Amino acid sequence: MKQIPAPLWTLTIGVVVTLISLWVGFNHGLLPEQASAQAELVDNFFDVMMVIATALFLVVEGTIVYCLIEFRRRKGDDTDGLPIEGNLPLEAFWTAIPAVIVIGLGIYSVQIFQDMGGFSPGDMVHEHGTMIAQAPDTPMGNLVPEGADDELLAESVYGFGAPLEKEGQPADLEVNVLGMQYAWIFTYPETGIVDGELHVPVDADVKINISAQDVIHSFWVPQFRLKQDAIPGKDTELRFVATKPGSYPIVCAELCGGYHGAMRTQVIVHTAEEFQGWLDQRIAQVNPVSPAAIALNPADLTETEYLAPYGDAMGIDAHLVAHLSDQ
Ligand SMILES: [Cu+2]
Repeated sequence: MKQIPAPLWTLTIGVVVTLISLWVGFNHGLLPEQASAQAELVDNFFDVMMVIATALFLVVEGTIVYCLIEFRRRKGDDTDGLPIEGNLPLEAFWTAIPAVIVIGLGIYSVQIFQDMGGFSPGDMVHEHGTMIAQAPDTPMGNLVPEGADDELLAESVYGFGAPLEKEGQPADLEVNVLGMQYAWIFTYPETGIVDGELHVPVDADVKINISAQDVIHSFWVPQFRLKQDAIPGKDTELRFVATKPGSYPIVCAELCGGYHGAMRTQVIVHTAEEFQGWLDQRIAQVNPVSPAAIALNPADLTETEYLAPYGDAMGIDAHLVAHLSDQ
């Protein structure tokens, strides 16, 4: 081993570690499927971090294992270890490398945040900021710091807005999302439809306005790589394009109380025709016109039959409704 020069070893180990890290970084399979236009951006960033993390892991663990073997105590050797002092160039090196990595990842993450629309939520509430700025004598005006930029005030909505190319344009579909202990309620302002599940068409630019009724919740769709807190008294928004028909879980990602774990529902991504069909069907349900529906007397129904449609609308399982009415 002594015959092979150290730089050659270093080079070989460097190449091997790089190849392994690149392979792990792009083949880790840790993330669920991508179902939104935003997902790819997040995953690319995650992959880069996986490459760096794998390389660091191999170098650090490799050094530890190498030292354990190479510098183990030999039989009969009871002397002290070598008194090794600090090494300034080495310390500068291992400070500089992580600094460069962290700054690089920081810049990259900000770039992705911008590409996903993180800097432009709330571009539809412009009038609000102007109103505050034009009425400095009202009590409300006192709340605004002197010299505050009304553009910035107008855009103080949290969340992810439109991507750069769609900035200022209204979304194809808007849905109001209300988080409450322990359910998500989806309201379609254009049609008045209320549902316990989120239905959206594929490839459409969807904007959801998120609010909370009681405590902080967090709207999370892992397959979309999107998560946004629902904050009482402070509306937030998310704008996304779903790219694959199917249903994906919506999970509350903020511990919000005793039944937080059950605060789940799903987003159903339809094809355009399917979505229109769903809309038509729901609109028909909201405005029942059949004589049978009008003649229906609630007194003739059992409690379960009476509650079932409401349970459906709130995403509550029919068995649960049946069980409740047994009590
Ligand atoms: Cu929760």
